Amino acid sequence: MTHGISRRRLIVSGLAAAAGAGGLTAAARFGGLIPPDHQGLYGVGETLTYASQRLLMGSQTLAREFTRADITRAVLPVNGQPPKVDVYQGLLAGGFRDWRLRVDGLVARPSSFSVDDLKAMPAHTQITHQACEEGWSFIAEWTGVRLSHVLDLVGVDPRARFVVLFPFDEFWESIDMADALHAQTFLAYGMNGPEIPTAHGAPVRLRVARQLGYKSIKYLSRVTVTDSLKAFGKGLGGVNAEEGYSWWAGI
Ligand SMILES: Nc1nc2c(c(=O)[nH]1)N[C@H]1C(S)=C(S)[C@@H](COP(=O)(O)O)O[C@H]1N2
Ligand SMILES: [Mo]
Repeated sequence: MTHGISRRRLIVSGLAAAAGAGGLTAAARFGGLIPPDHQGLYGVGETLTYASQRLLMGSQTLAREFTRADITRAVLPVNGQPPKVDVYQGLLAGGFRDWRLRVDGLVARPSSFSVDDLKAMPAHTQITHQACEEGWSFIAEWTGVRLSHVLDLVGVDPRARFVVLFPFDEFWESIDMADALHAQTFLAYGMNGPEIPTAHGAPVRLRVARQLGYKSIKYLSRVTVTDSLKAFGKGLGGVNAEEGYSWWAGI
């Protein structure tokens, strides 16, 4: 971690020094390098961190994957409680047979998928580390379908820049297209087994291996493709950014 932070500092200061006060202008010229929370308290830092990651590190580097022997055996920590809203409780009581994931926005064919629809798609299994900003983490094996596969099915418009994720609770978030299409970003329906335990996001959650846990949205309901985050909430890209966390939570 220390190594990662100092490396990130080095790159950020390097980019800032190279670009001088023009660092933000340089990021702006690349349109896609401005994160939605760029006007916040740490806006300049957020932009430099995100832009340097995207410029210098490449967008498709892989997070480390582990073996089954590395899977955390202790009781796993959870963040938050399953959504209390009636619609979620009803779907849970019905074994999620009536659950559908709506995929809409800037797509050619807005669609809805059941858990069985997702399970019929090419499966992706991954053993990765999930780290919460609160300091705990664990390694688990997740199974699901790549988000890129689902996005290909619905046909993403070339103007698309972000994918917004809406769960049954208030914890909405968004990721950029680089992370949405990343080989390790997927809709998981299994965790250390064929299903996801309710508290870990049943029936389907997002897994974004290269960002902190708060981007891995549980209890998914809807996925929307968009060219701008301005119209969503306060325009910062998610509840976490609205509460002062970084929109881009790369690790
Ligand atoms: N819908 C929803 N997704 C969520 C959360 C939440 O409260 N609601 N908590 C997030 C946070 S802060 C973390 S660290 C991870 C934790 O995942 P876990 O509960 O499976 O350990 O889920 C994330 N996804
Ligand atoms: Mo978290």
